[in-house]
Amino acid sequence: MEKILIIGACGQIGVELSLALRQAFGTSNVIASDIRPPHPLLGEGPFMNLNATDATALNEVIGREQISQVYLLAAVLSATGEQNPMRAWDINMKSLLQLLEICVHQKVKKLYWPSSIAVFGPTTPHSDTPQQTIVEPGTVYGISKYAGELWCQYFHQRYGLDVRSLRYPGLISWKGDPGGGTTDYAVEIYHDALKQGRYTCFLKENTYLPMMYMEDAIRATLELMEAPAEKLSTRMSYNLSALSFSPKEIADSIRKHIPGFEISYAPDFRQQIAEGWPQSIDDRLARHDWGWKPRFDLDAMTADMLQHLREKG
Ligand code: AKB
Repeated sequence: MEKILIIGACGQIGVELSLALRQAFGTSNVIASDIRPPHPLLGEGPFMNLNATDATALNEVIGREQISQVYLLAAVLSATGEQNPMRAWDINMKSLLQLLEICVHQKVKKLYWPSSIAVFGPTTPHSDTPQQTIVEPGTVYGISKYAGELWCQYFHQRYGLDVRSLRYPGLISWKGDPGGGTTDYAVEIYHDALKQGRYTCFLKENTYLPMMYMEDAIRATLELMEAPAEKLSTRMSYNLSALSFSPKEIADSIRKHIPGFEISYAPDFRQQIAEGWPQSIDDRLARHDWGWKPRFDLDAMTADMLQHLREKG
Protein backbone atom coordinates (compact mmCIF):
# COMPACT_ATOMS: atom_id res chain seq x y z
CA MET A 1 0.00 0.00 0.00
CA GLU A 2 1.25 3.49 -0.88
CA LYS A 3 1.28 6.34 1.65
CA ILE A 4 1.70 9.70 -0.06
CA LEU A 5 2.81 13.14 1.15
CA ILE A 6 2.18 16.23 -1.00
CA ILE A 7 4.19 19.31 -0.06
CA GLY A 8 2.66 22.52 -1.43
CA ALA A 9 -0.82 21.01 -1.81
CA CYS A 10 -2.66 24.36 -1.86
CA GLY A 11 -0.96 25.69 -4.99
CA GLN A 12 -2.20 25.57 -8.58
CA ILE A 13 -0.88 22.04 -9.24
CA GLY A 14 -1.14 20.85 -5.64
CA VAL A 15 -4.90 21.13 -5.29
CA GLU A 16 -5.67 19.09 -8.40
CA LEU A 17 -2.88 16.59 -7.90
CA SER A 18 -4.03 15.97 -4.32
CA LEU A 19 -7.58 15.29 -5.51
CA ALA A 20 -6.34 12.96 -8.28
CA LEU A 21 -4.00 11.05 -5.95
CA ARG A 22 -6.78 10.65 -3.37
CA GLN A 23 -9.00 9.23 -6.05
CA ALA A 24 -6.28 6.80 -7.16
CA PHE A 25 -4.90 5.74 -3.76
CA GLY A 26 -7.72 6.47 -1.29
CA THR A 27 -8.24 9.71 0.64
CA SER A 28 -6.75 8.45 3.91
CA ASN A 29 -3.51 7.44 2.16
CA VAL A 30 -2.76 10.91 0.79
CA ILE A 31 -1.59 13.61 3.21
CA ALA A 32 -1.85 17.11 1.76
CA SER A 33 0.43 19.71 3.33
CA ASP A 34 1.16 23.37 2.84
CA ILE A 35 2.50 26.37 4.72
CA ARG A 36 -0.90 27.96 4.03
CA PRO A 37 -4.28 26.96 5.54
CA PRO A 38 -6.02 24.08 3.72
CA HIS A 39 -7.56 24.94 0.34
CA PRO A 40 -11.39 24.57 0.50
CA LEU A 41 -11.38 22.09 -2.41
CA LEU A 42 -9.19 19.68 -0.41
CA GLY A 43 -12.24 18.91 1.75
CA GLU A 44 -12.01 16.56 4.67
CA GLY A 45 -8.92 14.53 3.73
CA PRO A 46 -5.74 14.48 5.86
CA PHE A 47 -3.98 17.85 5.90
CA MET A 48 -1.08 19.29 7.88
CA ASN A 49 0.71 22.61 8.01
CA LEU A 50 4.27 22.06 6.81
CA ASN A 51 7.02 24.42 5.74
CA ALA A 52 8.81 22.86 2.73
CA THR A 53 12.18 24.10 4.04
CA ASP A 54 11.74 22.67 7.57
CA ALA A 55 13.86 19.51 7.31
CA THR A 56 13.19 18.42 10.89
CA ALA A 57 9.42 18.54 10.46
CA LEU A 58 9.58 16.79 7.06
CA ASN A 59 11.84 14.06 8.36
CA GLU A 60 9.54 13.49 11.33
CA VAL A 61 6.34 13.30 9.25
CA ILE A 62 7.84 11.03 6.59
CA GLY A 63 9.14 8.64 9.26
CA ARG A 64 6.05 8.69 11.47
CA GLU A 65 3.56 8.27 8.61
CA GLN A 66 5.73 5.71 6.80
CA ILE A 67 5.48 7.73 3.61
CA SER A 68 6.31 5.79 0.42
CA GLN A 69 5.87 8.58 -2.16
CA VAL A 70 6.52 12.32 -1.87
CA TYR A 71 5.44 15.09 -4.25
CA LEU A 72 7.34 18.35 -3.66
CA LEU A 73 5.35 21.14 -5.34
CA ALA A 74 6.25 24.15 -3.18
CA ALA A 75 8.24 26.68 -5.24
CA VAL A 76 8.74 30.36 -6.00
CA LEU A 77 7.89 30.82 -9.70
CA SER A 78 9.51 32.92 -12.42
CA ALA A 79 7.97 36.38 -11.99
CA THR A 80 7.92 36.38 -8.17
CA GLY A 81 11.44 34.94 -8.15
CA GLU A 82 12.81 37.97 -10.00
CA GLN A 83 11.50 40.27 -7.23
CA ASN A 84 13.71 38.57 -4.65
CA PRO A 85 16.20 36.20 -6.33
CA MET A 86 18.02 35.04 -3.18
CA ARG A 87 14.77 34.14 -1.45
CA ALA A 88 13.64 32.19 -4.54
CA TRP A 89 16.94 30.32 -4.70
CA ASP A 90 16.86 29.58 -0.99
CA ILE A 91 13.31 28.22 -0.95
CA ASN A 92 13.52 26.28 -4.22
CA MET A 93 16.90 24.66 -3.57
CA LYS A 94 16.74 24.13 0.17
CA SER A 95 13.39 22.36 -0.03
CA LEU A 96 14.65 20.00 -2.75
CA LEU A 97 18.13 19.23 -1.40
CA GLN A 98 16.91 18.51 2.11
CA LEU A 99 14.12 16.32 0.80
CA LEU A 100 16.44 14.33 -1.48
CA GLU A 101 18.54 13.46 1.57
CA ILE A 102 15.51 12.63 3.71
CA CYS A 103 14.07 10.39 0.99
CA VAL A 104 17.32 8.39 0.80
CA HIS A 105 17.61 8.18 4.56
CA GLN A 106 13.95 7.17 5.07
CA LYS A 107 13.95 4.81 2.06
CA VAL A 108 11.06 6.63 0.35
CA LYS A 109 10.13 4.63 -2.75
CA LYS A 110 9.40 7.52 -5.17
CA LEU A 111 9.88 11.26 -5.23
CA TYR A 112 8.20 13.62 -7.71
CA TRP A 113 9.59 17.11 -8.28
CA PRO A 114 8.41 19.42 -11.08
CA SER A 115 10.77 21.27 -13.37
CA SER A 116 9.73 23.80 -16.00
CA ILE A 117 10.30 25.16 -19.50
CA ALA A 118 12.06 27.95 -17.53
CA VAL A 119 15.24 25.81 -17.57
CA PHE A 120 15.65 27.03 -21.16
CA GLY A 121 16.92 30.52 -21.94
CA PRO A 122 17.56 33.04 -24.69
CA THR A 123 20.31 30.91 -26.31
CA THR A 124 18.11 27.81 -26.53
CA PRO A 125 16.48 27.01 -29.92
CA HIS A 126 13.00 28.50 -29.46
CA SER A 127 10.94 26.30 -31.70
CA ASP A 128 10.42 22.56 -31.01
CA THR A 129 13.00 22.86 -28.23
CA PRO A 130 14.70 19.46 -27.92
CA GLN A 131 14.99 17.40 -24.75
CA GLN A 132 18.75 17.99 -24.72
CA THR A 133 19.96 21.33 -26.02
CA ILE A 134 21.63 24.57 -24.94
CA VAL A 135 20.42 25.29 -21.42
CA GLU A 136 21.29 28.75 -20.10
CA PRO A 137 18.30 29.90 -18.03
CA GLY A 138 17.83 33.65 -17.59
CA THR A 139 15.73 33.67 -14.40
CA VAL A 140 16.57 32.57 -10.88
CA TYR A 141 13.58 30.22 -11.08
CA GLY A 142 15.03 28.61 -14.22
CA ILE A 143 18.48 28.36 -12.66
CA SER A 144 17.02 26.65 -9.58
CA LYS A 145 15.02 24.25 -11.75
CA TYR A 146 18.01 23.27 -13.86
CA ALA A 147 20.25 22.84 -10.81
CA GLY A 148 17.45 20.80 -9.25
CA GLU A 149 17.24 18.53 -12.29
CA LEU A 150 20.95 17.82 -11.99
CA TRP A 151 20.60 17.06 -8.28
CA CYS A 152 17.72 14.68 -8.99
CA GLN A 153 19.83 12.86 -11.56
CA TYR A 154 22.76 12.77 -9.12
CA PHE A 155 20.66 11.25 -6.33
CA HIS A 156 19.31 8.66 -8.74
CA GLN A 157 22.76 7.69 -9.99
CA ARG A 158 24.53 7.84 -6.64
CA TYR A 159 21.88 6.51 -4.22
CA GLY A 160 19.36 4.79 -6.52
CA LEU A 161 16.58 7.20 -5.47
CA ASP A 162 13.56 6.80 -7.77
CA VAL A 163 13.06 10.49 -8.49
CA ARG A 164 10.92 11.56 -11.45
CA SER A 165 10.29 14.95 -13.01
CA LEU A 166 8.50 16.85 -15.81
CA ARG A 167 9.30 20.20 -17.41
CA TYR A 168 5.82 21.71 -17.19
CA PRO A 169 4.83 24.39 -19.69
CA GLY A 170 2.46 27.16 -18.53
CA LEU A 171 -0.47 25.47 -16.80
CA ILE A 172 -4.08 26.59 -17.15
CA SER A 173 -6.64 25.60 -14.54
CA TRP A 174 -9.92 26.69 -12.97
CA LYS A 175 -9.62 24.95 -9.56
CA GLY A 176 -6.36 26.16 -7.98
CA ASP A 177 -5.07 29.68 -8.60
CA PRO A 178 -1.67 30.25 -10.24
CA GLY A 179 0.82 32.32 -8.30
CA GLY A 180 3.69 34.42 -9.60
CA GLY A 181 4.34 32.88 -13.02
CA THR A 182 4.97 34.50 -16.42
CA THR A 183 2.33 32.25 -18.01
CA ASP A 184 -0.38 33.27 -15.50
CA TYR A 185 -1.97 35.60 -18.06
CA ALA A 186 -3.49 32.54 -19.71
CA VAL A 187 -5.55 31.90 -16.57
CA GLU A 188 -6.33 35.53 -15.67
CA ILE A 189 -7.69 36.15 -19.16
CA TYR A 190 -10.56 33.66 -18.67
CA HIS A 191 -11.54 35.17 -15.31
CA ASP A 192 -11.52 38.72 -16.67
CA ALA A 193 -13.31 37.71 -19.86
CA LEU A 194 -16.22 36.41 -17.80
CA LYS A 195 -16.22 39.18 -15.19
CA GLN A 196 -15.43 42.26 -17.27
CA GLY A 197 -15.52 41.26 -20.93
CA ARG A 198 -11.99 42.61 -21.36
CA TYR A 199 -8.40 41.89 -20.30
CA THR A 200 -5.14 43.82 -20.28
CA CYS A 201 -2.32 41.40 -21.01
CA PHE A 202 1.18 41.85 -19.56
CA LEU A 203 2.70 40.14 -22.64
CA LYS A 204 2.69 41.33 -26.26
CA GLU A 205 0.03 39.94 -28.58
CA ASN A 206 2.36 37.66 -30.58
CA THR A 207 4.28 36.13 -27.67
CA TYR A 208 4.04 32.37 -28.20
CA LEU A 209 4.62 30.11 -25.19
CA PRO A 210 4.18 26.38 -24.54
CA MET A 211 1.04 25.78 -22.45
CA MET A 212 -1.06 22.89 -21.15
CA TYR A 213 -4.48 22.36 -19.59
CA MET A 214 -4.23 21.15 -16.01
CA GLU A 215 -6.19 17.97 -16.68
CA ASP A 216 -3.47 16.91 -19.13
CA ALA A 217 -0.70 17.93 -16.71
CA ILE A 218 -2.16 15.88 -13.86
CA ARG A 219 -2.59 12.86 -16.10
CA ALA A 220 0.99 13.23 -17.34
CA THR A 221 2.23 13.33 -13.74
CA LEU A 222 0.31 10.22 -12.73
CA GLU A 223 1.39 8.37 -15.89
CA LEU A 224 5.05 9.23 -15.34
CA MET A 225 4.87 8.10 -11.71
CA GLU A 226 3.22 4.80 -12.70
CA ALA A 227 5.64 4.08 -15.57
CA PRO A 228 7.99 1.10 -15.04
CA ALA A 229 11.38 2.43 -13.89
CA GLU A 230 13.21 0.60 -16.67
CA LYS A 231 11.25 2.60 -19.29
CA LEU A 232 12.63 5.94 -18.05
CA SER A 233 15.68 6.90 -20.07
CA THR A 234 16.32 10.20 -18.26
CA ARG A 235 16.42 11.13 -14.59
CA MET A 236 16.70 14.78 -15.46
CA SER A 237 13.24 16.09 -16.33
CA TYR A 238 11.09 15.17 -19.35
CA ASN A 239 10.09 17.78 -21.92
CA LEU A 240 6.29 17.84 -22.01
CA SER A 241 4.18 19.49 -24.67
CA ALA A 242 0.52 20.10 -25.50
CA LEU A 243 -0.24 23.61 -26.81
CA SER A 244 1.56 26.65 -28.12
CA PHE A 245 -0.38 29.89 -28.48
CA SER A 246 -0.10 33.67 -28.20
CA PRO A 247 -2.28 36.11 -26.20
CA LYS A 248 -3.96 37.08 -29.49
CA GLU A 249 -4.85 33.45 -30.25
CA ILE A 250 -6.30 32.72 -26.80
CA ALA A 251 -8.35 35.93 -27.10
CA ASP A 252 -9.67 34.74 -30.49
CA SER A 253 -10.59 31.40 -28.91
CA ILE A 254 -12.46 33.18 -26.07
CA ARG A 255 -14.33 35.35 -28.62
CA LYS A 256 -15.96 32.19 -30.01
CA HIS A 257 -17.90 32.08 -26.69
CA ILE A 258 -17.89 35.77 -25.67
CA PRO A 259 -18.07 37.67 -29.00
CA GLY A 260 -17.52 41.17 -27.53
CA PHE A 261 -14.39 40.21 -25.57
CA GLU A 262 -11.64 42.81 -25.85
CA ILE A 263 -7.93 42.46 -25.18
CA SER A 264 -5.32 45.21 -24.84
CA TYR A 265 -1.60 44.94 -24.20
CA ALA A 266 0.64 46.55 -21.56
CA PRO A 267 3.83 44.47 -21.56
CA ASP A 268 5.91 44.62 -18.36
CA PHE A 269 9.10 42.89 -17.09
CA ARG A 270 7.53 39.48 -17.76
CA GLN A 271 7.80 40.11 -21.52
CA GLN A 272 11.56 39.68 -21.30
CA ILE A 273 11.20 36.43 -19.34
CA ALA A 274 8.74 35.09 -21.93
CA GLU A 275 11.02 36.04 -24.81
CA GLY A 276 13.80 33.96 -23.27
CA TRP A 277 11.63 30.83 -23.18
CA PRO A 278 10.78 28.32 -25.94
CA GLN A 279 7.73 28.86 -28.11
CA SER A 280 7.11 25.15 -28.56
CA ILE A 281 8.57 21.95 -27.14
CA ASP A 282 9.71 18.65 -28.64
CA ASP A 283 8.47 15.99 -26.22
CA ARG A 284 9.22 12.88 -28.29
CA LEU A 285 11.17 11.28 -25.44
CA ALA A 286 8.16 11.39 -23.10
CA ARG A 287 5.94 10.03 -25.87
CA HIS A 288 8.41 7.24 -26.58
CA ASP A 289 9.37 6.28 -23.00
CA TRP A 290 6.00 6.26 -21.24
CA GLY A 291 3.41 6.93 -23.95
CA TRP A 292 2.62 10.61 -23.26
CA LYS A 293 -0.13 12.14 -25.42
CA PRO A 294 -2.03 15.38 -24.69
CA ARG A 295 -5.82 15.52 -25.09
CA PHE A 296 -6.79 19.21 -24.97
CA ASP A 297 -6.29 21.68 -27.82
CA LEU A 298 -6.81 25.44 -27.35
CA ASP A 299 -10.53 25.50 -28.23
CA ALA A 300 -11.35 22.42 -26.15
CA MET A 301 -9.53 24.00 -23.20
CA THR A 302 -11.34 27.33 -23.65
CA ALA A 303 -14.76 25.66 -23.74
CA ASP A 304 -13.98 23.63 -20.60
CA MET A 305 -12.45 26.58 -18.70
CA LEU A 306 -15.36 28.92 -19.42
CA GLN A 307 -17.95 26.30 -18.56
CA HIS A 308 -16.34 25.47 -15.20
CA LEU A 309 -15.66 29.09 -14.27
CA ARG A 310 -19.28 29.98 -15.08
CA GLU A 311 -20.53 27.12 -12.90
CA LYS A 312 -18.18 28.17 -10.09
CA GLY A 313 -19.68 31.69 -10.29
C1 AKB B 1 5.98 30.31 -14.68
O1 AKB B 1 5.43 31.03 -15.55
O2 AKB B 1 6.87 30.70 -13.93
C2 AKB B 1 5.51 28.87 -14.57
C3 AKB B 1 6.39 27.96 -15.38
C4 AKB B 1 6.35 28.03 -16.84
O3 AKB B 1 7.08 27.17 -14.82
N1 AKB B 1 4.16 28.75 -14.97
